[in-house]
Amino acid sequence: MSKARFEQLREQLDQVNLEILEVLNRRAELVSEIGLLKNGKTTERFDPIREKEMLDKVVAANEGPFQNDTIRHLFKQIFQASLNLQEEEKKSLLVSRKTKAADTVITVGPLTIGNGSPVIISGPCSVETPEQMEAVASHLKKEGVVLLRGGAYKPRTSPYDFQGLGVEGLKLLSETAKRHGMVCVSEIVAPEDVEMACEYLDIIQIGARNMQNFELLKAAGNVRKPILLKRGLSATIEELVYAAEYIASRGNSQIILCERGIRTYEKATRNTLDISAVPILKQETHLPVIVDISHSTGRKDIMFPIAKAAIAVGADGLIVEAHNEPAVALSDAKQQLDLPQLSNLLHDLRTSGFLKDAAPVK
Ligand code: PRE
Repeated sequence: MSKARFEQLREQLDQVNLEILEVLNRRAELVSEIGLLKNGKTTERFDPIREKEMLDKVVAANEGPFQNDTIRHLFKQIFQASLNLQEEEKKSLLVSRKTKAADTVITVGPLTIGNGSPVIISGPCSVETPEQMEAVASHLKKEGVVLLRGGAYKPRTSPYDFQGLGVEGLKLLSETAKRHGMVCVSEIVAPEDVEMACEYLDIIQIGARNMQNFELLKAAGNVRKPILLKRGLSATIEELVYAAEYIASRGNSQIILCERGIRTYEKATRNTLDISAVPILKQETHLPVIVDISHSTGRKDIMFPIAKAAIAVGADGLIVEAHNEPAVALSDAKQQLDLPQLSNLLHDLRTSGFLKDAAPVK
């Protein structure tokens, strides 16, 4: 073979390489778009059936000189590179640590959430009466707790159970909090109520049952109030992150994530607290992460060790339900602490060094 022919062949190969490159990147663009459609869905990225179909078609069209096995191998490499690309692009979510390395710190009235010092959110499961709210709030305030919770819209399993006081409940919660120099959080269940709720609430909660109510998430993304987003009953960590992304993608990055237990076969607790979700969420996102120790366990006797565990793995706060008369509470009577029990829990957490803020008022 002459030297001139050799050079000519290499020049042609250079040209073919560029053509392959162009085709590969055209393929990669399609793969990226498919990846975006798969985001937030439970669909696995890796799709072996689709890969086999594509390999069969390509091998059927192969006229050589490459052997079919070689073609299979080359295309498997392309599929793997495509999966890697989809995975890379997934990580550039707005809520991801890759996008923003610094922790998101949320300031609500006198409270800072996500600055390394865990906060306590407490109050009854449901807002019931002015007397109940006054009794709970005045006790919490004395204990140095400034974030008051109370449900006004209650998504209950049974339609015959107490459904909450609605907007009257929000007003009562808000007035009580203001009277005591506290801030308040409550759950909103309908997208059309989010704007109205901003008038009464300092933080809007999206509950576990609504974690994938995408219209509600969008409405929460459109307002400029912090959102407390609870993990769904059977939601994966990834699905929670995408739910948060729905809010962030609308311009509201003030999001607090909440691990509240997931559904498993275990019956000893109401839900199974997925403690590993806390460090994983802190690692993968820049958002504050709190733990609802009442809903995750559904029992009062293990509050202290569970609270310690949550703080030990990096939780930025705890939700603990408290009621002045839990025995007659209109919802979740079994899991709400009475006020002396709440004081004991806070005292134990403080004296063991787990809680630095929220010192009791002397
Ligand atoms: C693609 C990527 C990974 C899957 O395992 C299968 C196919 C590909 O590269 O063709 C694209 C894709 O994500 C898909 O078709 O679902």
